[in-house]
Amino acid sequence: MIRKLCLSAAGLLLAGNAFADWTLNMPKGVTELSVETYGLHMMVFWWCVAIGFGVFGVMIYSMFKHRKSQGVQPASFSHSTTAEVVWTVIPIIILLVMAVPSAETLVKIEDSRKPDMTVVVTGYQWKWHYNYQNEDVSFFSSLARTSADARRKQSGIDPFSVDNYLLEVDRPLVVPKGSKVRVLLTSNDVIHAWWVPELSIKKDAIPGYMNEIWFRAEETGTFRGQCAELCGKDHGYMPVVVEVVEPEEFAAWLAAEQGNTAPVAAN
Ligand SMILES: [Cu+2]
Repeated sequence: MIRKLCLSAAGLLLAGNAFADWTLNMPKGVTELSVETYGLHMMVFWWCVAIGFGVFGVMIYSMFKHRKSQGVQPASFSHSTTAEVVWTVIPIIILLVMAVPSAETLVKIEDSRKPDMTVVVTGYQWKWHYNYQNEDVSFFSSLARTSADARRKQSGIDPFSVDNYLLEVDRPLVVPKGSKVRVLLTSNDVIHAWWVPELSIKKDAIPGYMNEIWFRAEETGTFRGQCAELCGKDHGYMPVVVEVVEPEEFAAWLAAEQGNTAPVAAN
């Protein structure tokens, strides 16, 4: 029996290597708020671990120490005021310890004042539209051709051979590093949700409403997410890609985009 257990444990460990890329936890992200959110999440996690150990520890100890074979007699009292006070006060203290830093972060998340730039993001079935406010730049961002082809039934394309399968778009949202980007979220048809885990953003895009969020990426890079609201049959095919670039690079990109749209406007 023990040999069998050891063998299966070894098997699991070996299989674990195949999932080296696998992470169960949320990402730490690249914004101040995503790091704070990650910290809160870990704090609550460790509180849960401590509470779990505490409660199960007392239960297991009591069951073992006061077992029948030791000749222990059941207690005859019906309730204990002391115990009731203790198990009311301790959870209240734990909740307060968690609530104070959470409230601080929530206040920061809601504070979208004085942004450096604003992008209006509109959800469509099944793509995103980005409009750089006051910059005369706007475009749709759809699932990349490579993923769109591979996802079709009997396409004959192995999805594993496609880079960032279902997480790539034809035109990502480009933003500069270090700028406070305000995102105004709405939708043209049904409820979508704009979700980029590493920017710590997940908010519904609702028709007729304007939701507001913001982020300030501290690192350059490509950050991926997806629509997180079941929005129709192609819900799984509307990824979000945000490219964070150096401010100079962004200025050049913006100028090029404005140049692109100028001839169209002239017509
Ligand atoms: Cu959607």
